[in-house]
Formats: sequence, structure tokens, C-alpha cells
Amino acid sequence: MEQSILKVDGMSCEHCVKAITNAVGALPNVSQVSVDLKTKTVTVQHGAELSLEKIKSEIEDQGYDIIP
Ligand SMILES: [Cu+2]
Repeated sequence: MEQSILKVDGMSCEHCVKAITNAVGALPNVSQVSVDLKTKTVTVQHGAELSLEKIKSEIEDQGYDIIP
């Protein structure tokens, strides 16, 4: 199990939290997603089979930006 912490821009409310939690949570091999609006971070617990790129593109597909 791996933990990836991503900085994400554009998240502002509970709707954003839900959208990201649901979208990333639906990816294969994801066991937990948590979003912190204050620190603009998304923390994902996932299996090694799921690449970080896949998580990033899923978040971008929801309309948010990854902060490099
Ligand atoms: Cu929102």
C-alpha cells in the first residue's frame, strides 16, 4: 500500500471534497481518499498498481489543477 499526497488547486467547498473523493475513490486499488481544503491536499492510500499519473489525471478531469 502506498500513500500519495497531492497539492490541488481550485477546491473550495464540500462539493469539491465530494467530487474528488468519489472520483478518485472509484479508481481501482484505492482504499482511502481524504481531502483537506485548508492545506489544499488530497491524500490517497492506494495499491502500487495504481500510478500517480492516473490519480492526477482523474483529479484534472474533475476540473481541478494539480500544483506541481
Ligand atoms: Cu466546491
